[in-house]
Amino acid sequence: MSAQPEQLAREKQLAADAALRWVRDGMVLGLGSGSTAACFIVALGKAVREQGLRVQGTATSRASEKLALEAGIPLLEPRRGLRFDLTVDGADELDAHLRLVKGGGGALLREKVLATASDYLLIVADSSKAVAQLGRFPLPLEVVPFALPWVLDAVAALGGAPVLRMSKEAPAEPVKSDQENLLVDCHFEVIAEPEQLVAQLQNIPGIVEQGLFLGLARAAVVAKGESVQVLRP
Ligand code: ABF
Repeated sequence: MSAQPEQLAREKQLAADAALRWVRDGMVLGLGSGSTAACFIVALGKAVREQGLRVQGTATSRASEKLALEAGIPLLEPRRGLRFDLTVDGADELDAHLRLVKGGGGALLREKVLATASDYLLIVADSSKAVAQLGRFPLPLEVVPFALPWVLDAVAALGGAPVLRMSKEAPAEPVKSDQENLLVDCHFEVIAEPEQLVAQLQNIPGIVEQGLFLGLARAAVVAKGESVQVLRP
C-alpha cells in the first residue's frame, strides 16, 4: 500500500536531513529541484545559520534559486571550469542500479547539466521513488517547439505514448521550460532497456534533453517510514 501524503512529507524531510552528512565546509554545491531537494536547501540554510557552514552553489531551477537565496547560500553563475563537489537532487523514479527518471518538475536539462558537472550526485527521495523497473512515471523530454510534431511521431513509434505537458493554471497553454522549450511526457509504462532507449531518443532531432539519468548518481538517500537507507549502484 502506498504511503499517505503526510508520511511521504516526513520521509522527504528525513532524507533531506540525512543528506547534510555529505556536506563539508567550503563545498561548492549543486542545488536540485523538487520538493525533497527543497527540504534539503532549507535544512542546509539552517546549518549555514547555526553552524556557520560556508558553502556556495548553483541551483537547477528558479524555485531552488529563490530558496537558496532565502537560506543565505551565495549563488554562483555558470562559468567555464565550474565544478560541484556535491549535487543534491530529487528523482521521480530510481531503480536498484540507481538509474533515474527525472524531470517531473520540468528542470531536467539544468539538472542534467549540474549532475554532469558534479563530482558526486546524491539523490534524496521518499519511499515512493524506489521502483523495480523504470517507466511507470512518464519519461519527461525537453523539446524545441519547431520539432514537436516530428518528435511526437517518433516517440509514439517507440511506444512512448507522448503527451505535451500543459499548464495547470492555463490548461490551453503548454508548459515552457526555463529555456522556453516544450515538455513532453512519454508513457512507456515499462522501460526494460534504459540504455537502449537513451540511444533511440538521442537519434530524434529536436529533443534537447531526456529524463533518464544513467550512471550519474553515486548514492541515493531513500527514507521509508522512520528509517533511511543509503543505496549505491
Ligand atoms: C527533481 O525532483 C525532479 O527531477 C523531479 O521531478 C523531482 C521529484 O522529486 P520530489 O518528489 O522530491 O519533488 O529533481
